Amino acid sequence: MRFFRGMLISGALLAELASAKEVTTQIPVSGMTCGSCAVAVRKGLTPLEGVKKADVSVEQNKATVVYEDSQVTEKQLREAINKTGFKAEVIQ
Ligand SMILES: [Cu+2]
Repeated sequence: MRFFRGMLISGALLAELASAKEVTTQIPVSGMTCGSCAVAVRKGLTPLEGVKKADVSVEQNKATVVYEDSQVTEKQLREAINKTGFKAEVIQ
């Protein structure tokens, strides 16, 4: 019985691990004009729970974000960017 219960628990854990995945997204950001704009956007993203990595490019007007999709949503990423004073565009 104990063995059986252990099997059930590890099965649930595995299912949880499988559903939590790391996602990379590119969010178009408008309004950035220089390197410090990009730094400001990056600083707005990195404190979010679940954000693993954020790279922001002024030249390409976009933020590339690696995040755990079980902890944070793309909408929350856009909201964090908007809070920095720049405009995150919805991904087409
Ligand atoms: Cu700037």
